Amino acid sequence: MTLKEKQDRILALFEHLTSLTKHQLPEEQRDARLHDLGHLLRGELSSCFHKEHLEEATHLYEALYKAKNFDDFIHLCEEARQIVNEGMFVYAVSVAILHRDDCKGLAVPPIQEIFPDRFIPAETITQAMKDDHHRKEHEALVVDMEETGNILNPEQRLAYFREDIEINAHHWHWHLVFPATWRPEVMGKVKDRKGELFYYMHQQMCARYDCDRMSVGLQRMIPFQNFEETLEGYSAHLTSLISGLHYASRPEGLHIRDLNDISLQEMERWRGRILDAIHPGHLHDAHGNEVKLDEEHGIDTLGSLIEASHESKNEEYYGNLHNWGHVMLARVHDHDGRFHENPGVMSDTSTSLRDPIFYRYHRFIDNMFQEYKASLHHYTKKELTFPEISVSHVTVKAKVPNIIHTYMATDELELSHGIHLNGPTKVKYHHLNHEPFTYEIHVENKSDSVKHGTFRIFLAPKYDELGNRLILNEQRRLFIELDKFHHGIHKGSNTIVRNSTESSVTISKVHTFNELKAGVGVKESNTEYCSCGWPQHMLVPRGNEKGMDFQLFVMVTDWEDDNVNGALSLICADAVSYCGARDHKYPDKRPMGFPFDRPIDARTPSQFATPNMSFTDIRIQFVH
Ligand code: CUO
Repeated sequence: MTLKEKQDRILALFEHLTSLTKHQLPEEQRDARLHDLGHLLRGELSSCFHKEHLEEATHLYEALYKAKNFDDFIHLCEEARQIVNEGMFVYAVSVAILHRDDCKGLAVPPIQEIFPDRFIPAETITQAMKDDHHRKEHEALVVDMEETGNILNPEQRLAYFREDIEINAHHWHWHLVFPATWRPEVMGKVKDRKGELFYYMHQQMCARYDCDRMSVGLQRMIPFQNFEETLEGYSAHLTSLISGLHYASRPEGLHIRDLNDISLQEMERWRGRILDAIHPGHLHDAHGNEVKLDEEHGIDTLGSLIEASHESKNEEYYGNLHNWGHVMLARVHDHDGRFHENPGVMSDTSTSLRDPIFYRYHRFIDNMFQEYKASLHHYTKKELTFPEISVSHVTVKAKVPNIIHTYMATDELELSHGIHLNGPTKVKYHHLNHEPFTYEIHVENKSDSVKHGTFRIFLAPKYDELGNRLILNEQRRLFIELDKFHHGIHKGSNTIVRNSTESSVTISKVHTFNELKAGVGVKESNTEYCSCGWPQHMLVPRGNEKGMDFQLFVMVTDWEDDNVNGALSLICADAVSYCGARDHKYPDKRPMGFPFDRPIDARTPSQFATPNMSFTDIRIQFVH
């Protein structure tokens, strides 16, 4: 079978899932490997955070992963399509495709086209369906995306961020690449530093959100503090087509209540126990042994413990704090299920970024990681220095040097692969974008030989909400990674030029359903891992109309010390900083987020900086 034929078989699995009926293939007609499936019924919203849902999904993706060959795999998928819940089906089949060796080079179609109802407001989808009834033959429809709120709600100013289709798709894909239930003993592959990446990727999403909050004149988020607090309201304006019910709204003033599966008390107890492990620097595993939270693995161990993932050293005792938090927050409006309501957007990885509580909750989680980081020694000058290498200056080259312009751009999303419609139907929507730019980095090498540098580029606002200069230790929580790359440094002066589109946090291309059908992207090798990555159009914060002050941080460290895989060309390591590299170790030995992952004593950049670093003032200006 050619790659193109394989891709077509896969695309067919994902088309029109919103129209499946409740009828399930009877148990006696199923392949024996799919017997214990179908517990979560069609039409329910599946959750990658809910324990039971995840267990069933894991059962399926493991069965699919173990299928003998590609034909057997497709046969199982086709049967599973007639049995399992729609969302769970997409999750499990996608995880299998992303990891099976015979699926290398094949793409999972974009989640926003499989389930457009998770991304596009209900009003807009209803409009498209109405227009479809009146469609003239061969007419292609285009509908405009509705706004989901108005300025009475100040948080609406961030709608462009929270509702960005591709950041939500990124989050969905991240959790496909790093399933909480991943069992290396079954799947045969270890996910290197998975717990640490859980901490880092989510820390970065929160930092990015705060940069954008400050861009639109809002203050940084107030972290979620405790399980008793009163919550802000939120309305998603999404209706799930598989159920016909909307994703629940959360009227203002509610607070979390016990669920049938989990109580608030348990959450409090787990949190207390995790903090009790962080403070003395060790936890107790399931056999009662002490596990040290050491400098090298501590953050990874803690990430798995808090998420919690299969790698948790002791889930019995430390629980499943983060995942259940998502479920609880998604069910505040119907905690015991008496109204048989849908959960809210927090229950799913492809929708949760839409809700302001997502960031506040993840900052609360991040604060626990920060407690641990604060227990480590602060970086010494020696750890930060790269002897004989200095960065003399850095310029951001764009139309105007050191000013990056941002603006709103228009794009379209095709609905007809996810929803049964009589012809092509596009939703026209807006998203933030920025002009392309390059970094021009001037580096001196005073040694007699070629050196290899890891270039680390970060960005953060320079001033706080009141216009006061941020002290570095506060600013460090806002530093977002823009790029990280390896480059040789010759003896003497070097000018290194790097394009914004090459970023190690962003995904270079997402192929649409139609492109994949036409065979575009199929021949490129190993496109599959590339489904994970921050969208390029969201690389930098919005900035403001006046031009908002940011500091661009560039640091060069010794690649000979940092690198893990040697000069191997990694497969689909497109967004390696946030998504890792398929089948390889995380390619950078340093802690993720280095050097901003630990508290900083120095108050200002000049007190902190060693010669191999530079802080450059730049501005980001939003143009209408
Ligand atoms: Cu990705 Cu909480 O883990 O959203």
